[in-house]
Amino acid sequence: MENSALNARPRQLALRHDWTTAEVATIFALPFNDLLYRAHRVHRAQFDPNRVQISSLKSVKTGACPEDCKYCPQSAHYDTGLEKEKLLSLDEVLEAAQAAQRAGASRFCMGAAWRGPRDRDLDEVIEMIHGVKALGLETCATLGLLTSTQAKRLKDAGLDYYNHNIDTSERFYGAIITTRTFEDRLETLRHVRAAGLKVCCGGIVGLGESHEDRAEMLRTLANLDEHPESVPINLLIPIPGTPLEANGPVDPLEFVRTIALARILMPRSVLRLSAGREAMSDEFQALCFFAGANSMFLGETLLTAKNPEPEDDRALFQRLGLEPLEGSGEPPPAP
Ligand code: SAM
Ligand code: DTB
Ligand code: SF4
Repeated sequence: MENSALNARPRQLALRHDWTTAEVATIFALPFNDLLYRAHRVHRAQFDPNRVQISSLKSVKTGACPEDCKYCPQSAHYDTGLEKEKLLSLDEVLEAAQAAQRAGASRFCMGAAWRGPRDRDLDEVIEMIHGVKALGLETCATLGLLTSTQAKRLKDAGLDYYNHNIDTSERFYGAIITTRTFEDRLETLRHVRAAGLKVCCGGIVGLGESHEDRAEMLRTLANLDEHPESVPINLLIPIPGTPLEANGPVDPLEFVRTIALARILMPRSVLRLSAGREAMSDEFQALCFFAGANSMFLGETLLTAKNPEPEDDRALFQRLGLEPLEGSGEPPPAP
């Protein structure tokens, strides 16, 4: 039943970039119902709550990564049994993009297990971007650290989004990754923004971080000069062979709270319920969508790990009355 009062979009909310640790902690500590009510109101003020943006991932270069991210199946530092692959051919990538489009994705994200691309790698990725764009899909790439020149080349190639996660709080970062710093990550994000690309930046819950680390990660994102247009929140998929293989499950209600906090701090960003849905029940995901998540990855594989079967996602959409969103999912610019 259509309820116009419920679906009307109230006034635009002012965006803030000066959140203090104490303010964020107060919101995060609200009773569950109060936190979810507040987040859902913010969500409804900016978005159609029944529409979910759909992206699809393709690993265009798999494994043998020189970085030591403790969660990652693709790091060369750990034996995860993953088959490494060289950079895929243009045809292989375009075939995957067409399949993603047929399945209902509006954005195609190409991931490479590099510390950062060499210039000749970028030439090939740029051909992929041209080809995927020509299909009428939005494009996203996640290739590791970039120089400002590389970011500009990607922008000139027509790339829409660059994904580069901060993953966790600045304080906890060194416990998870030692081959680069939090500041290296922020520097690439500045290059991406300065080049005029849209920013996709989020993190992971379940690395062994504290409640406060989760709040700090989101505070860092919200206090960037501009909020990322897209914020992926991943639930750790514990990968055998990585140092985090035995990490215990995250309390689902704590994960939902993290989504709600992200929605409140970044009201106009599209929030993606990213890795880890395979381990979530429909009820868990439903709460995430209520708390403000409005994007997800469709397709049986993420980069290398399992994602829910597309039929199961279609059934989930039916159960929840959700529909795929055409386009980027971003609300129109504030007046
Ligand atoms: N190498 C590039 C980089 O690090 O930016 C791009 C690919 S990397 C796999 C993209 C993101 O995937 C990471 O930043 C992390 O947030 C997420 N990720 C990787 N392994 C994961 C896991 N086991 N569980 C959840 N998220 C994971
Ligand atoms: C993001 O935040 N999550 C995606 C995407 N951005 C690149 C990747 C998830 C990877 C999960 C582990 C794997 O598939 O290898
Ligand atoms: Fe390499 Fe990215 Fe995996 Fe880190 S997260 S090991 S940089 S592929």
